[in-house]
Amino acid sequence: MTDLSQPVAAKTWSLAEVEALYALPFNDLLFQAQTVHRQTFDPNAVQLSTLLSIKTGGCSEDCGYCSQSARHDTGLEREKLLDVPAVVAAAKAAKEAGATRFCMGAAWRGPKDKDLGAVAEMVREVKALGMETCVTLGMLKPGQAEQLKDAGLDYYNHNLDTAAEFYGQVITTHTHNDRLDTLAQVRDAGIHVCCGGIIGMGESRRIRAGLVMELANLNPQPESVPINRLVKVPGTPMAQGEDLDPFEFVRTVAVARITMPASHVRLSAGRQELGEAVQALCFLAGANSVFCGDRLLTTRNPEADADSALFSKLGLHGEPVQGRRCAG
Ligand code: SAM
Ligand code: DTB
Ligand code: SF4
Repeated sequence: MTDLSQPVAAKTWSLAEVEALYALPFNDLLFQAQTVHRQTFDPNAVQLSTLLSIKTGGCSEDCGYCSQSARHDTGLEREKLLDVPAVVAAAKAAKEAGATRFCMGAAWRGPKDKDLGAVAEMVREVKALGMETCVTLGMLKPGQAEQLKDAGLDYYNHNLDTAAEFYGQVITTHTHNDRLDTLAQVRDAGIHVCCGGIIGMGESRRIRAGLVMELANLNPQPESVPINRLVKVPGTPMAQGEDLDPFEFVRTVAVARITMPASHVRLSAGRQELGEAVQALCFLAGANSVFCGDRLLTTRNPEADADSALFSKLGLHGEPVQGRRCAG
């Protein structure tokens, strides 16, 4: 079994190799992914995170998929930064519902120094509940990652979202290189990296393979890899596109699992729309993390009862903190 405390030996993936995985017959791809998965993880354990939007709407950025951009008319009410007690109450409820990690998201291009102190306080208090902490605040300036680390931050979520060559068709207010720069600051501060992307934005399979290749070639690889399926939010430029074939989503999970064998691969946005059968295929393909709780940031997620029923039907269980297979 892989020792997760040791850095994973870096293999550089070429686009052709990743595309070749995508092109495998479906059963061969899933078999390979499940085989890789079992070398590192308990195949029936799923890590549970809960999200909270601590600052909703009014974002300066123009991300074409996002309900929270001030440039799209999505009808979302802009809210101020939540206060610390409200965040702690939500974290306690998430812990009681079985989540081991609490992820706090803000609709910012990046945090202002005056807001970062308040977020650091949230991190401190959530950590004191015995939960893992994660924040996603946009681009960081030098020194900010260290401040979050000092507060006890375990993970920083910052997605590459799509392959470099497609990035400019999705977002124009910041660049793919800006994202890499923040990821490097997070890594240098000793915070675990949560980095993934969105599929279903009208990109080709080659672009999807490019995204997975870039994620897999981060060195070290991200500890956590959220795979989001585009949620079509009315009023965003991406609301009108064609739906992604669900098997292509499952293939993406499998290719992520094979190329990032020691990472937690998370079924993230859009899980509600997948249905039970496609989610089951995703778990077979090596997904081993989900967001639990009936809301993501601004969109819906499966209800706790629906998740309990699915986990029970599939014999899945929540994973304890650390993600190691229990001895014996
Ligand atoms: N503002 C910060 C940032 O952009 O990094 C943090 C919050 S942002 C909402 C976090 C991630 O949510 C995005 O990078 C994207 O992957 C995902 N996301 C946002 N809207 C989505 C949608 N409609 N469908 C799927 N994923 C979405
Ligand atoms: C991630 O990759 N997905 C989460 C989390 N990181 C912050 C966010 C999903 C947001 C989906 C759209 C919404 O609810 O607004
Ligand atoms: Fe802002 Fe993040 Fe939404 Fe982009 S994805 S508009 S940066 S909240």
